Amino acid sequence: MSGLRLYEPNGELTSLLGRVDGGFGVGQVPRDKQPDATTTTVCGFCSTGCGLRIHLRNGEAVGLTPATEYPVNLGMACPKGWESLAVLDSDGRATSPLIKDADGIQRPVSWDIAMRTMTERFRAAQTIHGAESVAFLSTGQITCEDMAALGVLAKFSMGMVHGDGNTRQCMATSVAAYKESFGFDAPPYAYEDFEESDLIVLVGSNLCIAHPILWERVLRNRRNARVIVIDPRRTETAAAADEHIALKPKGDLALFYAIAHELIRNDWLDHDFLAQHTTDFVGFSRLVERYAPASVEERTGLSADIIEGLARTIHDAERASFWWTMGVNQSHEGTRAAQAIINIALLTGNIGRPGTGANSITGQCNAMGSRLFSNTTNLIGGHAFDSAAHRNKVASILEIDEARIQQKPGLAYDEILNGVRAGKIRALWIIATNTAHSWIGRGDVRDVLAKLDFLVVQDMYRTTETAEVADLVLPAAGWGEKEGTFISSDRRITVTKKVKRAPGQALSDFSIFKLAAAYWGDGALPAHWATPEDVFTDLKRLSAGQPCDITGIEGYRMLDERGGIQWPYPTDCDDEATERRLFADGRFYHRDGRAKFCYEDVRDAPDATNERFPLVFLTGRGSAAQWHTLTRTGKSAILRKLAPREPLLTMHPSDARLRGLRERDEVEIASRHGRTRVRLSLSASVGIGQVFLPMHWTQANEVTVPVFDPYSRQPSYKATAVQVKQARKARKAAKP
Ligand SMILES: Nc1nc2c(c(=O)[nH]1)N[C@H]1C(S)=C(S)[C@@H](COP(=O)(O)OP(=O)(O)OC[C@H]3O[C@@H](n4cnc5c(=O)[nH]c(N)nc54)[C@H](O)[C@@H]3O)O[C@H]1N2
Ligand SMILES: Nc1nc2c(c(=O)[nH]1)N[C@H]1C(S)=C(S)[C@@H](COP(=O)(O)OP(=O)(O)OC[C@H]3O[C@@H](n4cnc5c(=O)[nH]c(N)nc54)[C@H](O)[C@@H]3O)O[C@H]1N2
Ligand code: SF4
Ligand SMILES: [Mo]
Repeated sequence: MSGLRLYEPNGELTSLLGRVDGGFGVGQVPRDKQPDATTTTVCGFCSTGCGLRIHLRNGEAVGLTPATEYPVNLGMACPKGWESLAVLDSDGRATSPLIKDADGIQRPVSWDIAMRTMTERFRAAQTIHGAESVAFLSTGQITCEDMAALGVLAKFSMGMVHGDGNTRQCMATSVAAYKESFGFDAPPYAYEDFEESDLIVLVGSNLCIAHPILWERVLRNRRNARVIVIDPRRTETAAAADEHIALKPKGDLALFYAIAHELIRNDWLDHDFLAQHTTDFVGFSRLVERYAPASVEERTGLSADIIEGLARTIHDAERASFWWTMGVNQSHEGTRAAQAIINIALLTGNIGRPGTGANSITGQCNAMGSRLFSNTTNLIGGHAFDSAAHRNKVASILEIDEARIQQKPGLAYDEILNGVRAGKIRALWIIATNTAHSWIGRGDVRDVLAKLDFLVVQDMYRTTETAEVADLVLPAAGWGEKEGTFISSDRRITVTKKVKRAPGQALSDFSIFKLAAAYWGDGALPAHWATPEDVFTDLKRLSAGQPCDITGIEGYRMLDERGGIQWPYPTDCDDEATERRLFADGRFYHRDGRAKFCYEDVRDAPDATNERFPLVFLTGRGSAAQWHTLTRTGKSAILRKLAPREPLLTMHPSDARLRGLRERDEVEIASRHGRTRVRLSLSASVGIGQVFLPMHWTQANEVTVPVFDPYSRQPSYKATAVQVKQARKARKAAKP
């Protein structure tokens, strides 16, 4: 490590904290424990991006409250936000690098040994098996600067060809859909649109649980909006809505085509908008001729009356907004389903005006950052690997040799795992994602990871399912222990700050990448990237001339003072509104400035139900207090109290009766891929023929069957054919 100066040695808090305002007294807290200052930051769980005020004593966080002035959350936060600091001081944190010894036990080592080992093992794999034999899997939960450092280091210096992230599990479908429809991956909305709509249609989105503060924005609607939820389950959100459309799982594409059919048949169209701002309306209308409402009753489980009613409601609304999340994206035909929603907005001219839009809500705090800056599916900055002009631009800004930039994107997540399976990928670096829990069909994934010659896991905790099987664990600082930017769902770039010291020898991801670069060799990262803000300066330059141009943002201070700034914000931007939407001028990002109708016939879901597997197994978020694989939220006593203590499979009472099952029975769920055991909870919130298990528990992906959307390669986590039976009691041990 000699000669290398890490930007953020563990003992120091960052300069950003210099910008603090006065502290305030807290009633019961003794004077010597009271905060003496506060600073602002942004939540590190979901993509809503709530502003938080961090209360400091001697420069270190002692508590937090939601920021009242922040344009996103207006003083509110959900339980996860409130408990953000609590999950940092907890058991299971990785506090030093760990290397698995010959006996398979992970033992602490120095950073020097960890980095030497990683470098040697990656180099060895590449020497024997070629550059492609080392790959990485990253995340939407580290900062843009972290992602850029990893993407540049791994792909342009270490020679890795393949790298992907957990945003593949989450947002890949929206990316593919927007790119093809709009010409760029561009969610068009501002959160204000929730308040400005007459009609809010939520498709496959459980907003009350997954984005609670956005639901609060819905409640602030000024126009007495009608809220319609399209979800097979009667979710918390569906129950709170004006209307719940209990669609059959994966019926979305057929439903939206039938709605389009009705809109066209009745001539409920915005002809001016269609003529001036879209292409291929004719082709689309020809396709949807085949989707009369009566013809899709079987596929959607909805009567023609209901579908016709939906079309009329959309037509009657002056401002209709359509919002979708994982119920749409995680599907064998997710891209086309998302585009079918976009097409409805185009047909009716519901885009670019307040309260409208075809709006994909993001998941993780920085999923949007990974879409732009991770250098995985796109060349860094929303560029194209196969464009010589783009490669040239990136190379000159990063001051690297253009020949180091590959000419096509690497493999997707599932293809990387297949590469491991086939023995082509021998070493894998996993950063801030818990593959062994969250990947579809996880039983299989553990076998796949076991095939690797060398697995590196870089995580806050050493106890995740993935870290526990790693050959090398790199201890990372988490949210609140490092600084950088996130991009939230509404394209808002925000600053997150270091307000606590990371435990033990844990380092910020940025410092780990810098360290890895130093061990790899000279120039492995641009020399001028000393701090995250240096990286941000280059991200700005990379964005120049792109739809996501942010060259007008001066730096972190400006972002902090403004409460985040949405892209685009070019140098000459004169619009200082705190909430801005895209496409007000009807100009999209295709060369001809038009949005494109994209469509394709409906396909049957590959993992269909039959007599042996008669139930559709749905998965998703279980409560507002649980985050994904529970590595973080599981550490808070308060959050644990707010959620079920064990996995519960929800089943309709009549399906239970049919099987002689009762509440709390232990049941076995079996699919074509795997089987698992959980307890049963009976509720009519799921439809007959469907069951639901939250994804927070490892059991969910024991059963899911690997099925993917062909365009986005996003897994279809929400439609697995299963059977559920009473679990056979474990045989009692024979008496001696
Ligand atoms: N509390 C909490 N909040 C979170 C997260 C978390 O783990 N916990 N994770 C964050 C992340 S990364 C994401 S991506 C978002 C996800 O946010 P959401 O997508 O809202 O959450 P899910 O529960 O995965 O899925 C939403 C709904 O899709 C429905 N669904 C299933 N199949 C279909 C279908 O075929 N059609 C339709 N229309 N609906 C269907 C499910 O019943 C479910 O209610 O949440 C974010 N927010
Ligand atoms: N069955 C089913 N499976 C699903 C889904 C579903 O709906 N159903 N949803 C999918 C979706 S949308 C998503 S987004 C994925 C999420 O799946 P994962 O990404 O696997 O879930 P997390 O628990 O968020 O894992 C993040 C990991 O990063 C670590 N971490 C957090 N912050 C940092 C940091 O700053 N640095 C480092 N180095 N580590 C950090 C955490 O401790 C944790 O281990 O799950 C997918 N899987
Ligand atoms: S809604 Fe999302 S961003 Fe806001 S406090 Fe909750 S987890 Fe954090
Ligand atoms: Mo996600």
